[in-house]
Amino acid sequence: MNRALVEFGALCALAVLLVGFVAVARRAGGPRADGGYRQRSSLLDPSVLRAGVVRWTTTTDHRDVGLLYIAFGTLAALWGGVDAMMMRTELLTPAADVWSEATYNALFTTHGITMLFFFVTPVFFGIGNYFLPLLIGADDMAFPRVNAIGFWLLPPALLITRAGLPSQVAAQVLGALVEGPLVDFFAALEEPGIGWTLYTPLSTVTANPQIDLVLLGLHLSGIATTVGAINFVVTVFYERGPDTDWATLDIFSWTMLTTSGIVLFAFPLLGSALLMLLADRNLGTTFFTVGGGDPILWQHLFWFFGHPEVYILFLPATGLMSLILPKMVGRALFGFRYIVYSTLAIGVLSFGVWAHHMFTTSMNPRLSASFMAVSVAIAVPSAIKVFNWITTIWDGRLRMAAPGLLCIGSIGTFVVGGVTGVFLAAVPVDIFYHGTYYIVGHFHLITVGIIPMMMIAASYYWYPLITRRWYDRRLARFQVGLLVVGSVVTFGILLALGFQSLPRRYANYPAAFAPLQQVATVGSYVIGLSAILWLYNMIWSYWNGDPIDDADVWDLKETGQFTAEWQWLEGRLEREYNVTPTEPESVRPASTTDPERGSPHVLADPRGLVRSVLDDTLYGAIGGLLGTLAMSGVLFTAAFIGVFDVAAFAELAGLVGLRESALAGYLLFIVGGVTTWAILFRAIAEFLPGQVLVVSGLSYATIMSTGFMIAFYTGQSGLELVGYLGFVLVAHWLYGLGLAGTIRYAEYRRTVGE
Ligand code: HEM
Ligand SMILES: [Cu+2]
Repeated sequence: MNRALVEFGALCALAVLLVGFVAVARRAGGPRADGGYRQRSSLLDPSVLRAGVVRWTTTTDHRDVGLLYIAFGTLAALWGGVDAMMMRTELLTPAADVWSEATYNALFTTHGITMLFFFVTPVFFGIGNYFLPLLIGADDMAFPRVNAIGFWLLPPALLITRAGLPSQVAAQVLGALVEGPLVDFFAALEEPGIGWTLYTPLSTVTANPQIDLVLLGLHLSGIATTVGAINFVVTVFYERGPDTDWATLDIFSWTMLTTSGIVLFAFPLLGSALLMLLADRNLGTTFFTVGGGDPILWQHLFWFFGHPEVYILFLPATGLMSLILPKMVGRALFGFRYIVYSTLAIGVLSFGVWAHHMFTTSMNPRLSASFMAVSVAIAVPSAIKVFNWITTIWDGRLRMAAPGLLCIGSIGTFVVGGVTGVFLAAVPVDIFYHGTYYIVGHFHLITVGIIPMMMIAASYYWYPLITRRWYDRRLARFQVGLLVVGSVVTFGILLALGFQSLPRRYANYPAAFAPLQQVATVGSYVIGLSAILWLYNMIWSYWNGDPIDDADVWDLKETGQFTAEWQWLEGRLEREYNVTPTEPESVRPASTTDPERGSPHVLADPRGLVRSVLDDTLYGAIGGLLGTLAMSGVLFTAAFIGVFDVAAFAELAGLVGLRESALAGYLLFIVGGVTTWAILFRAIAEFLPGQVLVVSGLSYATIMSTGFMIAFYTGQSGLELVGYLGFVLVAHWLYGLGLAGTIRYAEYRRTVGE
């Protein structure tokens, strides 16, 4: 099929859909049946149109610029998303018969570039622009005009980078009518198929002039990003309000600051490397050529930028998580300081691991060993974040609202994405999985599992602040469900394909992989559908959502978390709309050191400690027994349908020196489930503030399940492997439920008896 026309058509369809949403939403938000009447000037009225255009192209207000960034990033995401869907469509069949191989190569190139450079960074800069000044009590960004320039460099950068598509469409449309140099001119620019990493020598020897435009476009986007980053750094340093100092700076601003710091060191490097490549292509220099220069030099330069870039994308998402999650569970962020330290540590370490992308370039083994060590080390600060998030959820009352569900979903996907990354840091594992779908599964669990999920969580969380209306909450929960399920299915399957060593970046593949590939494609369509539903919700609710009648839409006052941006909204509602601020009826502290409500005092009360440990042991053991039995049911079902091999129990028994029999192994497994895990869980729960909750049981069991998956793996592959992983997870959830539920019930019986 003709790629350019199909993609152009898809984009047009999206545009029509968008305009349709707006038209329907505006109409529905018009005169109401209750007799109220609202007059609305037509959008097409020239004076309205002119005023709108002037306002949005000349604004320097940080909130407007923020919205521009977000709108731009969303459009870029849709464009890159169309690439992704087309790529997945091509993979429905083993042969490259939907699109040609060259088209497939072009698709993964433009998809990667668009998502990384034009979707994630702009959207985070948009959220930063809108909220960072509100959070730190600044009037605006430090340099409002530079801020606007930083944004306005992006649209031309995107258009230059992706000029291949419009020029192909132009060539084909013109070519149908006339012939001549103009048609040839447009036809010469084609979307290049060199990957987002632009590896030399392919990128030096390919003649396509669009590659030069890509290099220039990326250079321009780098300038835009750097300009934006300078603004964030200066704003945080010099524009903080009187009540904000380094100790009270909120977590999101910390991550934006660190991200901007990384940008300042990483992007100039990318810029230089791009210019060197451009010079090699056009001016006869030989930096990266095989004779004279060194193609591998490109990889060093590129990844010295590229790995920090990964964290540029990821840190703001963690900032949003650390900001939103506490509000959704009604507890202060656990270990705030350590989250800040871990953010800073990541900022520094991220520059020291680039060569883990190059383990297969036959570098000196001593060198790869040291890069392996640092790469494993950088997992520590990320893990600290995850533990702090889980601890924050621990005693919380999780709100089943869309942002809360997204937080839980993205911690789950991020854990899988992160753990698979730690394995990759090990040289032998990387050599095996490098260039397979394992890589694609791993990084999408992060790029999709936490980045867009937290962006969407933020869009829901702050929707009332931006629009003074509620989004449609039922639709939002449905959309979140689709997104989480779609991501787990799609990228979980890519991991499974990688386990079977299917190489990535091929348009063709052996027919045996077709079923898995097809399920992954369906999963990606589910993600696409959820994106459209999100867009619909945002647009529809802007005109039709329930108006808010109070700034405390999330009941944050109740737990002492009514932060600066909401206070700003409250002031604004009061000043402009005469909305009187409300007080909550009862207040529960967001965190506490009160021993009645918090952790027991270990040294002050040793007898209490001993008693509680004995109780813990007892309850832990009872809960563990029940949990393990529940788990066994699922495991035996799995064994029965053939995705789990009971022989794994025998191996386990052999491992600890027992007779290699499945029964001995199973008994060992029960003993472990009753003692080690259950008591450990109970003990940890005791020292964390609060009570054992079902949520904590579930998250604890989810983390444990990774160990189980590895220990009991017996070489399954294909659908069997997917089944195995699924059953292990479900079995652990049952274990966690059984554990937490039993402990809670036992405690309840005791207190009733007393
Ligand atoms: C709708 C969700 C998405 C789907 C279905 C999807 C699918 C894919 C597929 C099939 C590939 C090609 C794998 C290969 O090399 O064979 C790919 C590559 C890639 N994707 Fe995505 N993707 C999605 C979202 C994202 C997002 C949100 C980002 C970035 C934040 C992203 C960044 C990348 C990058 C950097 C590559 C590597 C391109 C390369 O191979 O060089 N993707 N994606
Ligand atoms: Cu890396």
